[in-house]
Amino acid sequence: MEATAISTRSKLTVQTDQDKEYVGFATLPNQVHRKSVKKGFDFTLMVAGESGLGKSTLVNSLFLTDLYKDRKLLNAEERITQTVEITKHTVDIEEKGVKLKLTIVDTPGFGDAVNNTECWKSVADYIDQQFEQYFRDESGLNRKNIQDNRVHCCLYFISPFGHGLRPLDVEFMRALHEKVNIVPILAKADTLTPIEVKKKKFKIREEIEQYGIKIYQFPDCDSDEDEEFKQQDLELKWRTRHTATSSS
Ligand SMILES: Nc1nc2c(ncn2[C@@H]2O[C@H](COP(=O)(O)OP(=O)(O)OP(=O)(O)O)[C@@H](O)[C@H]2O)c(=O)[nH]1
Ligand SMILES: [Mg+2]
Repeated sequence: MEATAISTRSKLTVQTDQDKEYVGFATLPNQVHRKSVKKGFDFTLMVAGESGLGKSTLVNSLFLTDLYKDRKLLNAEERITQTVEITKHTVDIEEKGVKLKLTIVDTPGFGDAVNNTECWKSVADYIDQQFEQYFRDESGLNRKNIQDNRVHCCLYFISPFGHGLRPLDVEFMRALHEKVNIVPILAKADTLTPIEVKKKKFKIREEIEQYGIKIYQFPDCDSDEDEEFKQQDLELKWRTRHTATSSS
């Protein structure tokens, strides 16, 4: 009994000593964390590429329930509608108390017109406008409540029916690669055999390098990370290997 009492008292003494040395900056990460979680995060995803590759379909199937709450069910013919202008949908999602304002920007596909020169212009202008808006908001008075509408990522759809990239793809991606993180997607991969998918991805990868297109690269993990994390990072990079596939 006595021994227990003594040990409890000595523990208490140690704690008070520590408290004396405690300034409070150890809680800084918690404060930053709490603030960010309270404010929530903004993420804007854009889809672009040739017409009819399934951009709108992918977006719809990924976020259908939340994005189009009030939609009426249409028959098959009515449902297939071509995107004719840049459209923006926003949805608030919450996961374990962390709020995310997800914005999806659907762009009209190109390649249908007789003259396709500078078909990327409206998309590039849209991205620039968002940068300008953010810059204006940052220079304004109410900087606390800025909504970040800048496009963070662009899924770029590549036709599964061509041999690698088409000249318009190269032009389009080169017009955007300095402005936004591009993730190339081999569209409608379900129409190809696994071997064809492999070959096409290889060809696309080669051409992306050949034309000097900068696509999104996973950041390298820190050298002091543990081995398991490094292995996971490597595996993830290997799996995506520059080109993802879509089959909605
Ligand atoms: N086989 C196959 N067909 C698809 C896939 N995704 C979409 N489709 C079909 O492709 C057609 C065009 O799809 P959309 O989603 O309208 O294509 P889009 O890229 O938005 O076209 P634009 O708005 O003109 O740019 C529709 O008939 C879809 O049903 C897919 O992954 N595989
Ligand atoms: Mg569309």
